[in-house]
Amino acid sequence: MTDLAAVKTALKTQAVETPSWAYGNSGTRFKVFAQQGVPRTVKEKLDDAAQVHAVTGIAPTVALHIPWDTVDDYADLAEHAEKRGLGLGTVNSNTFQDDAYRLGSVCHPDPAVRRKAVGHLLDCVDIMDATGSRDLKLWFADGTNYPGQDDIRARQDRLAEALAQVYARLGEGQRMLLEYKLFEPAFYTTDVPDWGTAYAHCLKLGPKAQVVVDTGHHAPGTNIEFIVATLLRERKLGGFDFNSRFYADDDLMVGAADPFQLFRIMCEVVGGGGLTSEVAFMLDQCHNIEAKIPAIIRSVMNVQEATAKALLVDREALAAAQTAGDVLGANAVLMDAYDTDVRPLLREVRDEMGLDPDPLAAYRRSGWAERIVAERVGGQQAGWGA
Ligand code: PSV
Ligand code: MN
Repeated sequence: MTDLAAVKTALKTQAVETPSWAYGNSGTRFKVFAQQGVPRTVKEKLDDAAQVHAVTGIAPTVALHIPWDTVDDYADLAEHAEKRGLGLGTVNSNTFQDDAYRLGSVCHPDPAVRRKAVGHLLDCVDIMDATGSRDLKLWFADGTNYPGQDDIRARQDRLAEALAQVYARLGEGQRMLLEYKLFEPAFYTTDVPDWGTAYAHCLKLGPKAQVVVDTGHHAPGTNIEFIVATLLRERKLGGFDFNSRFYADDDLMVGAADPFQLFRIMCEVVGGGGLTSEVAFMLDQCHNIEAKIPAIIRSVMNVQEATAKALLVDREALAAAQTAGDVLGANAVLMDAYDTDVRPLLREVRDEMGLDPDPLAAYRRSGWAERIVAERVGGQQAGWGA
């Protein structure tokens, strides 16, 4: 039997971090479609994020991306966020949009380029000090396109050296989250292609180094929940970049492509004791053709629904069936939870939180969408690289 009161408490305290870049324009390498009312400044991105938190109640922080969200005064930015009931979250580094990084950043063969990249990562920690952010998220576009282009092992040595420098700079309570990605933009080797490589580096670095799982960064068919279970077991799961994919790193709304996979992932999170603030639940998405704010609200709700279903798994019945070797029985326990319509439960939870039971309807009614289209005219819209 599941304890419904405990399920509700867990759902009310859940936190999903939204990414600043999801509020700006994005696209593919073919076209970036501009949308009306898109933020022109970091503060306007926060204003939009506040709408998501206002209607969902569980999106209290926003991830920043440096230099896209560089400002002169981070204390002022933090204050702007705070006034809207938000906090500034994970700082994402960017060592992939400078001409110097053509052959990589921290793994580049030229020590001067490596120094430049490490300098940027250290600057990101300075920003964390100013914003009060706990986590630095590191994703490296480093890799090679052709066999023989560079020495695979030497690149790992350079990576380890750079990571150690950044690790040494982390303050009390700060962490670095190392993100892996199978391929792209490098097509032959990627320097952090998988969780094993990320884990090996994090293990050597120490407890402040944790692995982040971006759900779009695996080969098709990869059993992501197994990775989650393993990392949790090793106490090395620092967080998630949630999104969904059909083909590559599609960055579509989490739970849109495969809600069952998201449920399986959340089952491992719940079962492994990972539904705590030690694991950062972040979105990493781009809304190229759909309206951005409603898409982010929908994404937060998708994570919430998967979490609710995972919390509803009758763990005692599951363990009993597993111990008895009852294959179909164990599977049925899991499927019962997955097949539960949790929408009424979530409406109740929102009602108890003083929220509208229907976040998307509440957003539509707020008039925010019309307001930003009317008010945000002129200036340069935020987007990739801005
Ligand atoms: C890389 O594909 C990634 O997933 C990293 O998390 C980046 O920080 C993010 O996308 C935005 O480019
Ligand atoms: Mn990511």
